[in-house]
Amino acid sequence: MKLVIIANRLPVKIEEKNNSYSIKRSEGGLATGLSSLDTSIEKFWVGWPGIYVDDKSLQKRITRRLHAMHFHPVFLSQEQIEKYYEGYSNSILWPLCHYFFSYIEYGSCFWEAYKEVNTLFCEESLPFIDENDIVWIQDYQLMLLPKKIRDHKPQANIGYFHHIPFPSFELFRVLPERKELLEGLLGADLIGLHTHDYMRHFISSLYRVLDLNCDLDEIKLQDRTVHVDAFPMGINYQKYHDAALLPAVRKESAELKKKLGNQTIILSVDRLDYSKGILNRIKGFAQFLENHPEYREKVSLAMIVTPSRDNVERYADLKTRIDQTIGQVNGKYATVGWTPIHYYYRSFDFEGLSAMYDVADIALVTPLRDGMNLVAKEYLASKREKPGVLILSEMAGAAIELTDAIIINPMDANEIENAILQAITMSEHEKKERLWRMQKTISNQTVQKWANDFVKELSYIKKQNEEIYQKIIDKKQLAQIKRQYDRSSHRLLVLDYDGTLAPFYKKPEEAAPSPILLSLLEKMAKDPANHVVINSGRSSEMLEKWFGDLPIDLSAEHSALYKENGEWHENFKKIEQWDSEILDIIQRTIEKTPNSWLEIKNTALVWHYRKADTWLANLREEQLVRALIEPCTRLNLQIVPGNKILEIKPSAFNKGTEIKRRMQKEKFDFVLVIGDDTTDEDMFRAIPSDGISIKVGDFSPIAKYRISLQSKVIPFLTKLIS
Ligand code: GDG
Repeated sequence: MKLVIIANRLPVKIEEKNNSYSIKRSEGGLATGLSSLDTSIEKFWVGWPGIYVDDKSLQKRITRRLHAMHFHPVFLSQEQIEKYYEGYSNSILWPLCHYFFSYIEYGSCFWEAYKEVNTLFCEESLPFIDENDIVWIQDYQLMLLPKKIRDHKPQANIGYFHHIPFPSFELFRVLPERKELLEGLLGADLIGLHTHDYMRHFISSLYRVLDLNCDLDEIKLQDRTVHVDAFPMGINYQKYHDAALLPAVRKESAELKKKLGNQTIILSVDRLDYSKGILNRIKGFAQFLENHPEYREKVSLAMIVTPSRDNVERYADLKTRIDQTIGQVNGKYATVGWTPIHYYYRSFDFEGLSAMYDVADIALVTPLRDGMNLVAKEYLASKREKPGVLILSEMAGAAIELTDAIIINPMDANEIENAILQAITMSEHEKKERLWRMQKTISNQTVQKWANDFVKELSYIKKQNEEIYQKIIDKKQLAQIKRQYDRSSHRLLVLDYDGTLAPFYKKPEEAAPSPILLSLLEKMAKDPANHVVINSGRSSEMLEKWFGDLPIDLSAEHSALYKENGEWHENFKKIEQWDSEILDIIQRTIEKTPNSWLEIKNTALVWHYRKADTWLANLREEQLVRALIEPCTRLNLQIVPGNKILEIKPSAFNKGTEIKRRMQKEKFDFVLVIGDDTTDEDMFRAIPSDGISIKVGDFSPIAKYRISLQSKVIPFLTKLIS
């Protein structure tokens, strides 16, 4: 088994010099996390190598060298880089997920390029994915990839991690491609996000866009279960904690201290990005200098801004504005021996960055939105004897864990000003206490743990899904069931109707049986060895209307009534008068839930909500159940949730009652029941241990077998009786 990581970028740095290429590993957080996984797991990466290579023979040479490192490059054309990466990924998905809705720029063919590159990643990855491998896809550039891989490898074990925020549905809905993106993600078995807030937003988009229900953290698809969970990413704690002990870092930090003298140093480190709140930070700092002149010449802000995405216009504009604003602040407050803002628009090496973390008294992290923000954690981890104070935006995912930071809203310059003052004047004791508590948290929730937790969860889901797959009737199992069928001479065949023999429709009366189904039932019934029963929650009138002419038996309203040898009988008397309190409660629910309605059957009340808004209906269902518990318990009635319905019926009978009655009367040598709903589980329980129970749709621990889709039921029965 190996772990195949598919990310937009490979963890390498390739540089060209006189037509020869140097390849170096670049150890980002992700690579570190993965390297700490069980060493017996072989790792293989697929990703863009980060440079444009035109020449095919050169591509081959680079590929060979990368394969030796267990990396496979996906080469992109200039146009793909422009439209997929800078275009759809960074000019649409990035601003949208960071709530910069007005920054979205739709370019021609961005979406086409995004789809094309996701397909390319799929084609390039497939040859490296073996049956038992774990596939872990990273981030928003590859949201369509899980489904693409699933389409080719239905049994694959696929995870996806979203490194940036997942926005609220109200924002996500503006994307014309929202449906395809969500369907793409649902190809995964496990979808990970940094925080439970993003998880909540993601789940609500599934409800609203795809009309899918999430059962706690599970989404039951027709043929699979997808899990969603929060995995807050951490850092390589020990690496940052020990950095200050490295001779190179000690040297640099000593030099820095000498240059900066006795000043209080506030540090910020980010990629150039509008989501990082760089301008808000400068504004807050400038306001601090304005309102606290006593700290001028005593406090400086050191800003490291790493160049990023400079081909995207928005980023080039931001750079200009940052340059100008820093110029204004320095112009206004600088003195001969003091510069308020030290601005470094370049990337530092690890030692240089660590030295900065070491000398900084305060870290000022002010993103307007940030999936997690690792800089905040790295700064805290780097601190040893001399404590540091973290000022952290509440909009960063990290704020959920780092509650001992001074938490600010970056939109409010007053809060930044006050936080700086609070940090400068904080007692050493308090600084140490806060730092110690946060170090405890981040030294536990490391990137190693993050990667381990994710892969462990994915492997666990694989086992669970395998169990689910094992129950699916394949050719071998069909042949086995058929052998039993052919050998028997007195058979009971009990079939549920809605969701089993017919698909669901918005209006229940539209679900009339198809001619193919009617002819199949007729064929089944023609065999004198067969007793065919349709066992449904529907009313006897409806069943009679649809199947009255066929030589089969019927069971209506969950066994309350049954038709045998052409005659209807009652297992349970019709309820003439329903309790008025119950009717009132349901009526109030209907008034507050547009497109829901009440069906009154002989022995049951059914609240239907298939046409109602899913989120609202779920809320109302919960409220309805709560309100009904007391009167239903008093009247010995059962509340049974079904597929987009809630049924209230006497608890004296269920769908298993009719099966038990028949089996007491006659001895059968072959019993088969098929159903899709939770109410059908009573049928599965009622049959003998050598009987055959088949669950349609999602997994049931009680049924022996499973047919994943309703559309496969008629073909199955046809083969069985052929
Ligand atoms: C995305 C999400 C999420 C920066 N400048 C230098 C340098 N860096 C390193 C930092 C840190 C990393 O880059 C930045 O990570 P962040 O988490 O702060 O932000 P993004 O790059 O936007 O990352 C983010 C992350 O994915 C992980 O899921 O936390 O929310 O946006 O490690 O140290 N490193 C060096 N020199 C620099 O000049 N050596």
